[in-house]
Amino acid sequence: MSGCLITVEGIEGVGKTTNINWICECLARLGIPYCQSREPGGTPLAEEIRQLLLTPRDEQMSDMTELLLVFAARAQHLHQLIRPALARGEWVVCDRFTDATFAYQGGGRGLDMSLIATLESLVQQALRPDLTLILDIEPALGLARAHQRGAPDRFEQEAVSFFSRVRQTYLARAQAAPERYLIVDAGRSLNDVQAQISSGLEQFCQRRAAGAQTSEAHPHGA
Ligand code: Z5A
Repeated sequence: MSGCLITVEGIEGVGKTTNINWICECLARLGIPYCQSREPGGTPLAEEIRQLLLTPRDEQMSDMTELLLVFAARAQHLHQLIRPALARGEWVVCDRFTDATFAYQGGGRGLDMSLIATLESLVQQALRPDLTLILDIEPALGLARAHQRGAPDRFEQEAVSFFSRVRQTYLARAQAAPERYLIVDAGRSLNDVQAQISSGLEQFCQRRAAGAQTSEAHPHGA
């Protein structure tokens, strides 16, 4: 089967890293070739841009600078890692992607969603994730988990109301295109969260297998 892009989203401390590691272990057990990456970042240059974005500084970064840096990192990530991996038939499991831009820069910062959509088309052309898992949690609980990890980065210093807007934007996007999204209740125990993800991934694999069979039976879409 061809490669596919799976993205995992949510507010801080929701458990993305924990669950992405686990998803990758599942793919390895199934013998599916995959690579694991993250945004902003994923290549040496894009990781440098990540540092610019996350490091707290005296000079205030403008919202537009932040938006353009996010897309600059993404352009490099797509060029260097994502597109080549998909072309090799690998699954790319990515910690955040453009839904985060709509949620943080659009919902959180209040930038124009149509401007973000324009940049999305410019940088990605037609490429969109095949499946997006949204790990959903009450902001206060996510932030409490995140703050156990030490000094907050530039985003983690935002108020709870910022993360409430981010969360609402994620949920609204999922509601608008339910076929691409899986909402996972991440406030539950890790076992429960992983059971929800596992069943969602199983359904996704079944849909892909059925789609592949249909295109074999009707190669010209007849
Ligand atoms: N950003 C943006 O603004 N625009 C964009 O387009 C993109 C990104 C792509 C970096 O993201 C920042 O970039 C991000 C938005 C912005 N804001 N911040 N900060 P990041 O994904 O690298 O940073 P993060 O959100 O803080 O992710 P993280 O550090 O990797 O956290 P996490 O992956 O969500 O959580 P975790 O490390 O897996 O878990 C946190 C703790 O909770 C840990 O101790 C776990 O053991 C524990 N945990 C996990 N699951 C559970 C359950 N179910 N129960 C109890 N405890 C749990």
